Amino acid sequence: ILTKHLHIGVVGAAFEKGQSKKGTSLGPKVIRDSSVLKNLKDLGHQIEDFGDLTKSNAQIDKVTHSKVKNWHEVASYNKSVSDKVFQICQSNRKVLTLGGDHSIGAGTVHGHLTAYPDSCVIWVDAHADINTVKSTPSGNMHGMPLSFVLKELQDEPSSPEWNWVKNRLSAKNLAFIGLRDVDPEERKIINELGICSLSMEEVDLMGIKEAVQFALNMIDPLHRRPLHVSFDVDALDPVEAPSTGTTVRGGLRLREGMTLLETVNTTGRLSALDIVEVNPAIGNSEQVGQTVEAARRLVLAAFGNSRQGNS
Ligand code: Z70
Ligand code: MN
Ligand code: MN
Ligand code: MN
Repeated sequence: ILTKHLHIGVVGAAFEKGQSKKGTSLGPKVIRDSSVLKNLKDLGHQIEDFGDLTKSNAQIDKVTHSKVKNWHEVASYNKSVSDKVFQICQSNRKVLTLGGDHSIGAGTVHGHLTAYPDSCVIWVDAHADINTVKSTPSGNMHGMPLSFVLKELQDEPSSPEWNWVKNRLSAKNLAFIGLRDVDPEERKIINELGICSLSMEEVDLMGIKEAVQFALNMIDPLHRRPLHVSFDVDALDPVEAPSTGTTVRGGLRLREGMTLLETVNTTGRLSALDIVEVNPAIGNSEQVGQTVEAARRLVLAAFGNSRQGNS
């Protein structure tokens, strides 16, 4: 398969306030250190690295917003993520965002959607990350990013911290792949909104390639929309990606993750990719190395690397 030469803008979302474990903000550094950007260049792509987004200068959250943790900081950092992703799209580049915890997915989806209002999202994750302020059991905002950008979940006026969110994703333009740890309230939301959900159960029954094609046909039946894949490495089985905050057994093999992204790459319409929740502070150095190598191979699969070898 001929790899199309792409212009790709890279941004590090070095953020960890969407959950309670230290280390996720080092994700962009360890993924860059894997030489993945050089590998992308060797595939023939032109890479522009915009560096890491600096910490938000929002007020440090001393009081909690209802039961949600780090409300102001997460909202403010996400605005900068959204602005940067939008800016990279405006420069006619694909976007590769290196997280960071998955709370930054609100910003990447919003920024990409602002540039491409008809874009669709495939959320690859063990978790659904769709809890609302009301439903969150933990108060961790990495379990909530989709609730801030989904059109159907904005029944109340948004709080001032999130009022920069102007463009919203329709539930019909979202698909999940890899779910296996979904809260009851999240399942209710997914069912009520009719969101395409291919949990590990469906992946096991259909096979990963058919699952991806099913998702693509659901969210983009005419095969013409820009695609955004937000890939939480905890979608992978813990044997593949042990260095992440919330491992759940029974996940995707790295091979399935690669097939997923190779299948998306084949559409020619992948426009934004997030790789999130790599946490080098979890596990020993071998486990960190394994997780980073998984992340590297996922990125390369998404941007046209062939396991047969590139000519
Ligand atoms: C749970 C919550 C979550 C990642 C855990 C867990 C969410 N649904 N997401 N780990 N990456 O707290 O909302
Ligand atoms: Mn060129
Ligand atoms: Mn996630
Ligand atoms: Mn997850």
